[in-house]
Amino acid sequence: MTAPAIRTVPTQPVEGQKPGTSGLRKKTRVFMQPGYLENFTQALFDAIGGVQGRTLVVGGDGRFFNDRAIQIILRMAAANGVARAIVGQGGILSTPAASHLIRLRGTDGGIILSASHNPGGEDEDFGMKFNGPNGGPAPESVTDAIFARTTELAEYRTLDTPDLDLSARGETALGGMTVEIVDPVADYAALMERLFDFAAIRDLFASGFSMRFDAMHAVTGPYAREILENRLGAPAGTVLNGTPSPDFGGGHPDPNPVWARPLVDLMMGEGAPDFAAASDGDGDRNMILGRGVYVTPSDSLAVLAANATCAPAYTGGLAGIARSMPTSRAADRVADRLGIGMYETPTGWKFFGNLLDAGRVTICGEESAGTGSDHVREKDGLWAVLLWLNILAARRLSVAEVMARHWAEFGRNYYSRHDYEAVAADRANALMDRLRSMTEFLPGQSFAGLTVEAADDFAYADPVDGSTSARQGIRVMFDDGSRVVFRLSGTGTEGATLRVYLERFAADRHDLPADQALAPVIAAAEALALIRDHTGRAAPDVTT
Ligand code: G16
Repeated sequence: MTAPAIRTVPTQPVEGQKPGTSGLRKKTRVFMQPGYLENFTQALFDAIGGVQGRTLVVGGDGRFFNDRAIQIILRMAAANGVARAIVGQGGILSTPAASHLIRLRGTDGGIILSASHNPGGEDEDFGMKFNGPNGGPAPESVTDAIFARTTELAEYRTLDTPDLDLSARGETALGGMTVEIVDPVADYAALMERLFDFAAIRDLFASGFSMRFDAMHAVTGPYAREILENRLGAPAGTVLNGTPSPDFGGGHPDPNPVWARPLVDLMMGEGAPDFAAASDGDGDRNMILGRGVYVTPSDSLAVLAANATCAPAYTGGLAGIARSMPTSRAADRVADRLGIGMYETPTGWKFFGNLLDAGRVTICGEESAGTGSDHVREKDGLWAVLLWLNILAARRLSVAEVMARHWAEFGRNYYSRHDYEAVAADRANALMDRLRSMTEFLPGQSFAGLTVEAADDFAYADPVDGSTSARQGIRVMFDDGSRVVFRLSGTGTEGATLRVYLERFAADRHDLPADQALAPVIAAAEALALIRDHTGRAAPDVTT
């Protein structure tokens, strides 16, 4: 059989292919434009020094266009000399499973197709990102190089071959490249079984402990069924919305109190199960609920860090903890108590990679519903759920009791994030520019009764490689220990999303509704940033 000829296709740079917080995210129709995905893929291959002879993992969250995009990428990978592509069966891999596979198989990295928690469909969102050999999202130096290459690209390489059948496991050839189609769940489930005390969690379920896991019609359905129902013995029906669909059942696969409302209502109502959780489109985010209680992602990070030694993987203790800057400082109190390092990074999981690789931290987390550890280099929704289960199995307390005891020991960092979505970019930029120009004059000034102690535009110097990242969000610290942070999202696909992160520490009095406890900080944020004037909105679109 003769090898298919490599076709070199002339192309022109496409504007706007700059990766954001987590890869390139655009409307699906933008990605579907002829040459759009091809250009970005070729730019990626070129920017990492070519892919001749390399091994790459390829998979995605199954959203609309996932299947076609994978075929395009595989043909281009073969034409560019990739030796082996490891592909999830049906083109499916959750983000943490892809990260694990990259590491497990010692590959040169991987391509993950997902727009995460953003809705899927022809009129919704699509995304693509590159993860390096450590399994983590490419650092800014690499994404900058990819972007630079997109601005000068003149051609891409592909093959003229029919689509591959990705539905059956095994090996097949595409040009000179071997395509290995693997079970997307098996290796990941085996990793989870090594990290956690599955016997203890099985006992917990056997004792009548009840749980619901909402996969939100997204990628974690098959993972959750295998791990929770098959391996841990949770009753059938524990996993809700467990069959992935290309448009996520028409929903918004973002595990937060707004988009996972039915699950929250279930947990706040009569007869709620003991525990509930949800994950997002690509399986890296999580939401944790107990009967009558919603655990904020920031609190979840703190609780997981404080109790990690309940799980076999972490019995030796933690090397350190990292959190993104806007995440509440609840975890800092735990690090302080444990006498371990605490690192504050910009938003974006990629910033944790160096700290994890250098062994400085074991657990990382973000306010945006992400927690993870050094077992992979992505945040990991099911990992967080299993660590919670392991803790509940070891301590035999309810979620509400775990939280109450945690706050009694460490105090409570009340926390909330207000999002103003699809704001006209010039208005959102005007708000940020105004704040930036004000920061140096803020200390000493009072807003709605709170006096500013310090303010800055967060800048980060990576302690491992010395790289720097500036303009990562305006932090305003008040003299009562409260804090507000303003930044623009780097993952939206429409206009700008303004995120306002609100935090207030209470050494005692831990039982207030968060919006009540945060009312003074919310008022100060408005007085300071004139959010209503700039956005034209009377209230945030989403509060988490
Ligand atoms: C991505 C990043 C996270 C980040 C989140 C929100 O998550 O991996 O590190 O916290 O976006 O970012 P932003 O505030 O810029 O929108 P995911 O789950 O969307 O991949």
